[in-house]
Amino acid sequence: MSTKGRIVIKLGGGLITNKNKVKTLDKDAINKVCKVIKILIEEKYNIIIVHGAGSYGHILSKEMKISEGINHDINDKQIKAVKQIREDMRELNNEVIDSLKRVNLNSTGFPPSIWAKNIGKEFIGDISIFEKKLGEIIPICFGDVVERDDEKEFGILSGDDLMYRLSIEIPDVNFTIFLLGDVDGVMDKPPDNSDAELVPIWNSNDSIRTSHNSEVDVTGGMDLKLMRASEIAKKIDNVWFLNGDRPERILQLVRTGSTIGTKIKPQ
Ligand code: IP8
Repeated sequence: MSTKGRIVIKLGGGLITNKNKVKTLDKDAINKVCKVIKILIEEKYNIIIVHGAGSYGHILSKEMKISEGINHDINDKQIKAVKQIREDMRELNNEVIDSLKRVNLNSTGFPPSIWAKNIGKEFIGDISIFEKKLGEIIPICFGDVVERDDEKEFGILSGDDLMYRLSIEIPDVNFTIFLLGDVDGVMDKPPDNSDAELVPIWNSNDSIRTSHNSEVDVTGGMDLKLMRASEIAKKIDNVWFLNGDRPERILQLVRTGSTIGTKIKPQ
C-alpha cells in the first residue's frame, strides 16, 4: 500500500494528564487527538505514537530521586517506586490504546523498560519494532524507567529522546510533531505571562525564556524538547510544536504545509 510518509507524534504529558496532581488523566484530550490520528491514517500516513508521563511518572520519580539512579539510603523505597512508575506508565499507555480502539484503530504499547537500556538519545534498544506499515498495528512507546549499565542501575528515558531516535532512524518520516497542552507552540516567555507570544519559527540561536517546572519535571521539560527538536530538524523538514488541544491543526499542517504553531528550524 503506498503511503504519504510517516508521522512521529508525541502526546505530551502536559496534554494528556494534569501534571501537578498524581495520576490525573485528560481523557478528552486523548480522545480528540486519536480522532485526528484516525483521519491521518485514512489519508495514508504511517503513524508512530510516543507519549510523555505527566503526573503518571514525574511526581513519584521526583519524590524518589529516580533520575539520579540508585541511592543506597533509600533503595528499598526506590525499587518499589520503580515498579510502581512502570505500572503507572503502562496504565497511562492503556488509556491511549483504549482511545485509539474507540475509533477502531489497533495499537500496541512497547514499554521501554522491556526493550531499552540507558538514558539520553544514545539509549540502546532495537527501534526497528516501530517500523510498521499502513494497515498494521500502530506502535506506541513512552517515557519510562529503564535499566542503566553503569553504577546508577536505573534512570529515566524521556519520550523526547525516543522522538529523536524514531524520527532520525525510521525510514520515511516526513513530520515530527510535539503536541503540547494549553499552549499554541513555543512562546517567547513562559506561557503563564499574559503577554507571552507565539514564536512561529524557532531555531536554537533564538533565545526564549522557558519555564522548566523542576518541582515536577524530572526529565528536561521544554528545554530538552527544544534541543531534541532542533537536532531532528537537521534531517526532517517538518518538525513542529502544536497545541494538542487543537488537533485539527495537525490536519491543516499535513494538508497545507503550515498551521498555527511553531516550526523548528535546524541551527
Ligand atoms: O515525560 C518521562 O518521560 P517524558 C518518564 O517524555 C517518566 O520526559 C517515567 C518520568
